[in-house]
Amino acid sequence: MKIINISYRLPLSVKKQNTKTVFTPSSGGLATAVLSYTQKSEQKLTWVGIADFDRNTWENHKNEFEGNFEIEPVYLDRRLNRNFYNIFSNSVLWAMFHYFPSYMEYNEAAFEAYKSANEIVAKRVSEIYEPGDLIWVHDYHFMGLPKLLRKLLPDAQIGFFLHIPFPNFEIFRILPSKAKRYILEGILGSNLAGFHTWDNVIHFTECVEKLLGLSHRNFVFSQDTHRTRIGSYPISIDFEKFHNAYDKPEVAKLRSEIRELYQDKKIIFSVDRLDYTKGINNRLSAFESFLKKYPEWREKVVFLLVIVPSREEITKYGERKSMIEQSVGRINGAMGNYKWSPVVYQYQSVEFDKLIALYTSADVALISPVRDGMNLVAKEYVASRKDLRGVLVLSLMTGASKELQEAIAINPFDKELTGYRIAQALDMDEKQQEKRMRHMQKYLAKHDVFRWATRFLTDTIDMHDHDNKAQPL
Ligand code: ADQ
Repeated sequence: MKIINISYRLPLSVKKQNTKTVFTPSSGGLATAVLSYTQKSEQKLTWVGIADFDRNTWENHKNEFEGNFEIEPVYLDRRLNRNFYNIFSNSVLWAMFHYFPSYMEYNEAAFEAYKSANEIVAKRVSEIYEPGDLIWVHDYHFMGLPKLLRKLLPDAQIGFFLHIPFPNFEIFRILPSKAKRYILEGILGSNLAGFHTWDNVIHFTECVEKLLGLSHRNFVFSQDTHRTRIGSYPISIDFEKFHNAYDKPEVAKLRSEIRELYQDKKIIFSVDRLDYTKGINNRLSAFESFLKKYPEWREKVVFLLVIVPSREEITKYGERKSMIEQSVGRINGAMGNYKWSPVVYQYQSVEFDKLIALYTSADVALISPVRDGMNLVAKEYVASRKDLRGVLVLSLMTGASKELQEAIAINPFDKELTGYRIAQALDMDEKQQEKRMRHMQKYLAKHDVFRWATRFLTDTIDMHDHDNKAQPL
């Protein structure tokens, strides 16, 4: 028995060392969660995903892979992958599900490619599947997969988890009918479909009711072959890892360097992938509004804005980058002087120790997505503040804001009020900071990523077992 985990990206990185190619396991949040569950439950794991390397490279080097799990790369033709990933997944579904329907670039060929890619992956999974295996499908790239797998493997235990928001009916209905049906029926192939929040659960069930004419009882849809439970499973982080990183000597060294560099200033910090959903421009406008309204803060505050490159081949992302760079230039040009740049901007990824040093140096973390399924940065910031200092300013449009109730909440579209909230955060006394951090850390220590994976997979198994033991549907 094993877990078959399916996500678009494989949890490995390919590095060239001199002339050698080395595959090493990468430790993102999802990999940490799935691996910790398989270790604790003593189950084997096979990870299926789309290869971003060629078949020969993998075949020649796979024996040197040091992860204690199996990797099953799926190779897609370049054109098919472009239509499936860049266009249908990222320019249609991502835009639509984050409430940017005007950014949607739908075309039939892209939808056909999405279906083909889901079919290719389903076939690969059915080849490696053995009775008793537990299949976990991740995210918007593979919403057709649960139904395809149910057809190929009627008795399989299948869980599906969506990492991005599920939009409300009025937005979802904009998709062409066949795409809507494909997505809803696809997800309903699973025994358990999980979302970050109850809002997403309600949106999904409402779309199923209105568009497929099915009704649910206590968020369970009954079908001929099986039943599907719909539930809320807010993803989280490895709390201990972020909390304990505070004391690492490398982190402490980097932190004192940052603190020394800005010793007479308060630090506002943010870090995101470059994405129009993250509200980076709204954030800069709010910061600008804050500096105009509270001139006494000029030269006493610096905004460290870190952005990690992402999806650069998609037009909307390139445009966004230019807009952000223009805003940074405008603010620094108009408000800064030869001694002070209000915004310090970095367009590159940062390593873990540096990230923790930045989190733990920042007086305020300013997190302002205009729409975000969860937002792990908010949870990471809170977890890393072992010193119980710092203030989290968090957009109400994130899943995380439902859990992190002691954050200062903002509507990222209201730049005046956000400017005021920034001032409020900078002025917060230490006792208040400590109180809020303590509450949020207590919550995150309990609701960590291991609990998330365990709850999700246990519920998938329970749902499947219950159906198989239960009376006729
Ligand atoms: P993302 O949109 O990628 O994830 P998020 O949840 O914030 O967003 O996770 C980003 C991760 O990347 C964090 O772990 C963060 O530390 C890291 N990161 C961000 N910027 C970085 C940088 N410049 N350098 C290095 N690391 C950086 C999607 C959904 C989210 C959902 C997650 C998990 O969009 O809503 O929370 O999946 O389900």
